[in-house]
Amino acid sequence: MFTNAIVRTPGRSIVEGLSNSITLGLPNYEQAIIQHKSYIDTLTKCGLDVLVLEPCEEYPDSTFVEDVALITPKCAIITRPGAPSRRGEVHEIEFVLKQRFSNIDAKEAPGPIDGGNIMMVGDHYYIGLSERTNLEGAKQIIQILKKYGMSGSTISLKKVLHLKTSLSYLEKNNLVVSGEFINDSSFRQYNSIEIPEKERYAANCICVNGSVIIPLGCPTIKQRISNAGYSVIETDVSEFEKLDGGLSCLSLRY
Ligand code: CIR
Repeated sequence: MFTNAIVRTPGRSIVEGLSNSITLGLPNYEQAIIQHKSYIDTLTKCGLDVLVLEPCEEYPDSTFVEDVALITPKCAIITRPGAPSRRGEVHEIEFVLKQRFSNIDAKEAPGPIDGGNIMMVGDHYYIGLSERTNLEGAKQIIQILKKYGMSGSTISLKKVLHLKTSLSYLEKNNLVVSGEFINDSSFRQYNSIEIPEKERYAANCICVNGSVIIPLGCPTIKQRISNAGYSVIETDVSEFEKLDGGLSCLSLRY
């Protein structure tokens, strides 16, 4: 069960955020604020107490709080984002986490790692190696996890920005899988819920206390997740998609 979430309100500078998308255009600030509020409402409805941090204009991508920390049931770890423009975001989140957690570790330089590349499955953490996360970064996180009796393993990404762009663990051994991970033997022990290519954005979804939150407008996956026994809640995060961000990226849940 999760009881809390931390989110950061987007700043006006969100229009300068990093993006690989050439077709979706720039996010609209006013619309992003509306969608962010509705995202907070959804988390609240799922039973979470949501801490809403002030916008941080200096860092256009700082609303994607998932990338700067990993919160586990035993400790919080400050990461080291792979994008140089995002490195300073860690100081902003460290300040907040220090007030809430007694076990805080921090990833030391060098070796980047983005939280979006870390997927929790019980006490085990899968870490995607990509442009934003290298082996050295992953090894350091695994060392910290081991200190607390947890484990980690790495998996190389071919195309996607982050591991959780294409995979989401929904508890009860159910794994949402898309693109390069469909039929990947590393995940054969899980029940796969496959995402069709045209709904691939929904591969980044979050399971919160038995409900699964998915992006608006993905009917096939809505049906498949519902068939797996979950109550499904849709929320529109299209402004964040324009910056390659999904549902998980917008919060730290614990
Ligand atoms: C970035 O490129 O860093 C942001 N524009 C998007 C980050 C999305 N985060 C995530 O998938 N965990």
